[in-house]
Amino acid sequence: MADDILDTRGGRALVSLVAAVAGLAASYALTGYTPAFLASPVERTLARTMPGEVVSLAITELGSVGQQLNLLTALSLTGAVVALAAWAAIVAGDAANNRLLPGVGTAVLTWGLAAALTGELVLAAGPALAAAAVVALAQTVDAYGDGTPISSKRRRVLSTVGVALGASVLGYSVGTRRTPAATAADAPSLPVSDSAREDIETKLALAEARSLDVDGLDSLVSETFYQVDINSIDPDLDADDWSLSVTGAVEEETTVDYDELLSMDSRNQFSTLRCVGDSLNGKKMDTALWTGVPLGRLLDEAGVQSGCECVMLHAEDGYFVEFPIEALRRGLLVYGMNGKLLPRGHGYPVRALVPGHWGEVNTKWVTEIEVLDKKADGYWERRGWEGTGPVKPIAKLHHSEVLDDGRRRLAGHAYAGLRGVSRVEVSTDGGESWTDASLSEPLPSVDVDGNAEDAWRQWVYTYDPPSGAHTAVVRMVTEDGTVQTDEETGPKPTGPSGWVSKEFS
Ligand SMILES: Nc1nc2c(c(=O)[nH]1)N[C@H]1C(S)=C(S)[C@@H](COP(=O)(O)O)O[C@H]1N2
Ligand SMILES: [Mo]
Repeated sequence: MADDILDTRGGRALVSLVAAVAGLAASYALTGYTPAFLASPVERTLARTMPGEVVSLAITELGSVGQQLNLLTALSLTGAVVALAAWAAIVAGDAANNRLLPGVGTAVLTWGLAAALTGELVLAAGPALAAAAVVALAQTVDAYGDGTPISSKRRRVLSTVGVALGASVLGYSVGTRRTPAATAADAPSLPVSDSAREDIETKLALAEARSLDVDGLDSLVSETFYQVDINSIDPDLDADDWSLSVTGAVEEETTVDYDELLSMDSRNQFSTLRCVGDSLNGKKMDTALWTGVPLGRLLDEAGVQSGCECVMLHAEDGYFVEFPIEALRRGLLVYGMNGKLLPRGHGYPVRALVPGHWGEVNTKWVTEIEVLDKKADGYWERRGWEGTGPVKPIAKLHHSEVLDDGRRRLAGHAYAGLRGVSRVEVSTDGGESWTDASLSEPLPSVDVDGNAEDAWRQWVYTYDPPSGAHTAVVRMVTEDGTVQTDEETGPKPTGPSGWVSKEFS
């Protein structure tokens, strides 16, 4: 039977590969992008063991493409191992002249692999059965294909590939529907008291009213919120299974669960997050209205006795970050974002919010606050970053247009953490002379009167452009009157600095 698929090396390799694709597709169909997905543990291990230089490069140069490459590598590696399992089962069946061995062997090996990787004994049956079905199907086709003309071999190869494609498409579409909401737009609304709901509505309405009317400029509450994760598949935690412990150098270790947290006094506050690894004029800076419980009281209850006045936060995804306890005292344990439940991609069920510091410390899926006696390195420090201090003041330039009357309009956002934004200045002669831009009214503070502690402001500046080329430069001034530094540095290790400028011809 020289034209049997399973009798040739190429045919066996092809069937093994298709079995692997079907296995991955079935796993994805059952789990979506959750840690129970077959390729997920491999992807996590890659993210954890990747050398610091590669991670930094991926973040600064590739952005989210870096993570997709990581995911693709994980898919290929996992697929290769499943294919190897199927191939071994086929060869063993051939050697033992046993017709059951290829299918059963593939099922058992794939199940063992999936169960070992994900720890999901039942869900592991999905990829096992799908991979085994492909092998059994190839066998059946071979068995009934005796004596058919040689050209049918091509047809069998084609139909085998067809099976793989079909399985992928089906698996992908089913799995994608299973993937839990990652963004705010599709998150369920927040179960809070009527008065808390009213406070949220009032603040969101004020944010809308105070947003500048510039088409194409992100409003004061970001319409889409950037996301940075060390893994490309986020944890998929149940609120019922979540709890947070305060451990380490404390008088008494304490634990709080989700229901307890939701029953505590909460507050709604505007805060901007900005990623230390982003480029100077990058887009990884956004603002939301966060709902959560102040952390100071929880820390007092535990009675902290830290030798270094510092803490390490730990998260479900293996992330950890160290910073001064002082910063955490001002922080919140957040479970709501813009009046909705905190979306999975932003840390559902609970994340830390630490006003004024770089995005890095705002730990998502947070599970433990470890009070330290001695300073230690966090995930990013181990990779050469120092992203745990106060954010650097920045005025970004994200919008420019020529109006009907020929004038040019520039706009953007300015943010300086707890140091506050008092002014934004624009120069259209390359830094010779400076004029104040108009600013949006500040977002409201926690009690609505006064200004938000830690939120950006929008700026807009309209001018008569000189004829010919010119360069616009923008800089901000903090509330204490300090002008943003013009000293230029890249993102690594402490975040980018310098003035944003743009050339117009
Ligand atoms: N558990 C966990 N928390 C995390 C991260 C992470 O990968 N895992 N990324 C950090 C980084 S680098 C930034 S900039 C912010 C981004 O928060 P966002 O994704 O909600 O915008 O989350 C921080 N918290
Ligand atoms: Mo970040």
